[in-house]
Amino acid sequence: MISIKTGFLLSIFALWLAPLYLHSENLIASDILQDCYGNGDINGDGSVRSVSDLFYFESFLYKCGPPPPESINADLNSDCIGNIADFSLLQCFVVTGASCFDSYPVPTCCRVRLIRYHAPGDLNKNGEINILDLIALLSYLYKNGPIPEPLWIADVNANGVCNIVDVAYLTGYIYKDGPAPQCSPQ
Ligand SMILES: [Ca+2]
Ligand SMILES: [Ca+2]
Ligand SMILES: [Ca+2]
Repeated sequence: MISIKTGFLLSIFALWLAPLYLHSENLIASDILQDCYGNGDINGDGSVRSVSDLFYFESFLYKCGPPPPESINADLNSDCIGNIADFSLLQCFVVTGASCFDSYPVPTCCRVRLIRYHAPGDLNKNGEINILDLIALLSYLYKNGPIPEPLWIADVNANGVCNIVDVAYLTGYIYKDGPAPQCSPQ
């Protein structure tokens, strides 16, 4: 049973959250209403949803390959992000030939955020580089924590070894405007 006092506090909290929630919903809706569409031409060669698009996307997501020239074409599920979920949809289309998208061309935001699955420095693969990745690196190096998968994403200075220098490099990037983690796929 929730006491009156707790209920009151929860209501205040909900009222405080509501405008934030509504605001983010509006942002996404207005962005999509701008009539932007993606076509799955990941490598920008004019041919859409082809095997070469699949290879290009795979290279970007997993091996630090170059990003799609037009990021808007990499979002196939209309969530305004180009990531492994979209890769799966493209794979479905290329392999089965079936229409794996809800609609085509795909309505999306005019600005699509691209997120690699294997990104240097993003050890926990959540699309951001922050203190959690630093903790994962320290845990791997000094506390028998899980081995980063693949290991090269933890070699953030791309010198071929993962050690305390990478800890300093990642700390510098997160807290001191240091250089960004580098790609070193092996
Ligand atoms: Ca997407
Ligand atoms: Ca992360
Ligand atoms: Ca290193």
